[in-house]
Amino acid sequence: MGLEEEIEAIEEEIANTPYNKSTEAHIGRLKAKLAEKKEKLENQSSAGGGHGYAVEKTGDATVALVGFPSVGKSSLLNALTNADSEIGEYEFTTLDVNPGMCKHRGANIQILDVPGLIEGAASGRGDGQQVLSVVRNADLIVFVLSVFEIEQYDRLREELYDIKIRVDEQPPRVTVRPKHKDGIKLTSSADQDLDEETIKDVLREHGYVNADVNLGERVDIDRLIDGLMDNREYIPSITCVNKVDLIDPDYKETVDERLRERDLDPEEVTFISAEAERGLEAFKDRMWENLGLIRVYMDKPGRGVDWDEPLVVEAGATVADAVEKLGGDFEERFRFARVSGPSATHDEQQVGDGHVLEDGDVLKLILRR
Ligand SMILES: Nc1nc2c(ncn2[C@@H]2O[C@H](COP(=O)(O)OP(=O)(O)OP(=O)(O)O)[C@@H](O)[C@H]2O)c(=O)[nH]1
Ligand SMILES: [Mg+2]
Repeated sequence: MGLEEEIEAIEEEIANTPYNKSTEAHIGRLKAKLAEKKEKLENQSSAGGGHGYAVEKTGDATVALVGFPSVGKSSLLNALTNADSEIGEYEFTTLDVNPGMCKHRGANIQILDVPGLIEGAASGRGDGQQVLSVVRNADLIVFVLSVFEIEQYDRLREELYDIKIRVDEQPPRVTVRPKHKDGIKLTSSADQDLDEETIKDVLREHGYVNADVNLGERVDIDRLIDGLMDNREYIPSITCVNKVDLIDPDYKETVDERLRERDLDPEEVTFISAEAERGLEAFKDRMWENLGLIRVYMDKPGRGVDWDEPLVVEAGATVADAVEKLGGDFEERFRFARVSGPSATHDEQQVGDGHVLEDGDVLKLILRR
């Protein structure tokens, strides 16, 4: 039996096995086995290389627009950026990934227009999987839905799940330290629904014979497996609903209902019209907020504070991170810094490189000559 048939056989067996306490361990082993086989198949098929859709990351952050054909991704990209992405009345207008740069609140946000997802893209049909794989490098996913097709959201989530992208999830708190003897020792700081034997079976299926394993949260089988694999990407998302210029105001309630059915809070969804250029400022603000970026204004010797081009770093960044992002020889010459603004107790507070910065800080570096 070839690898693909083996995978199909395991999938079928999982689908045909009712899930209950007595079958749980069996299903756990099957799922673990399945994850391993899929991994193997992927390594085989990517051996020839050919990742034609690698897009170089530039700017302060990268955002991927994900949606079905013709929902208006290219229109949105063009409205937001300097890119010139082809727009069409037919499906699949865009076949390559188009990047553009959007400048907002001082940040350069790279936006990728990812071609229309097709059913089964993740299982390798067409070039779908390769195209989709650029999403793995994004810092934020934007689901683009047409106002009349909210239900497409479900498929988009599934397709991304299949290529090992976990949307709006934190990485599982599972740590494994392999050892040389004594079997598998399990500790857990949360109550577990899974039996200890099931957990150990999954671990053995992944090749662990001796290991200290700690579970820092209650896991189900899928999250346990995710926690054991190092190729899952955990990416936050926002959703925007496009083509709102086409609906009557009464229809909005129907759209909201469809969103709520999918656990999407209409208040957190951005309603836009890429064509009529409506809602775009609110959309950019949402992107910014969900990227978790902060602006730091550099006070440069002899030139004063540069209020036009802030240094953009991740929330939680320290002075050391800012210095690293600046590049050059600042790292070697750093002595201390003076910070004014939200993170400072007073103006020009003297701080070391471990000081945590906040949005709107003014930073002055004191350097060795
Ligand atoms: N009425 C209206 N039409 C829109 C809007 N945005 C896009 N369109 C139209 O929808 C069609 C598809 O738009 P595209 O931007 O090419 O869609 P796409 O998602 O990039 O499609 P693919 O590249 O095929 O995946 C075009 O005819 C657009 O003019 C909008 O806000 N309102
Ligand atoms: Mg397009």
